[in-house]
Amino acid sequence: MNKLHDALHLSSRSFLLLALVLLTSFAAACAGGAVDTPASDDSAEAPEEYPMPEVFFANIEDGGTYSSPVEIIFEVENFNIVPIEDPLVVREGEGHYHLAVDVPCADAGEIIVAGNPSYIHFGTGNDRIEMQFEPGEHTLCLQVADGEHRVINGPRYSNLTKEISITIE
Ligand SMILES: [Cu+2]
Repeated sequence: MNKLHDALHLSSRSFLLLALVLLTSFAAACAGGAVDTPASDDSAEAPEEYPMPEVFFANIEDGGTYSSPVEIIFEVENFNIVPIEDPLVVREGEGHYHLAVDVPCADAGEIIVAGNPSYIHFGTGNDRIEMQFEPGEHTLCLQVADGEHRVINGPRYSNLTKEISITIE
């Protein structure tokens, strides 16, 4: 009898609690927009304060087939392409394009001296070149170098090198 009483007592307490919860919810629902829950911030993407710079071939793509001559156009995001100065000067966040043709990309930090025919410098801050190619497969490595022709180095700049292969028909 005691057990039954306890059980009944418990269940009636539970019922009361449930009723209270329901009532509260109902009241909240009736209040409508007046009780706004604070906006959760997990749906909103925080803006990237320091987006990583990245280079692209703007008009040709990896694995593409093209006819010679090919105009090759470069693009960069979150970085300033500037002319080389005399005397040479290095400024953070600035540089010029290098294009390696049919040779491996230069290592990050490597200085590419002028006059190496495999590495073309775009020292006026220019962003395109028209090139003649023999038929067959060719590799193109686009890199950004600083004001001393040093391939830009560092964890933030790992996307400032992009290598693709194209086929010339
Ligand atoms: Cu250079």
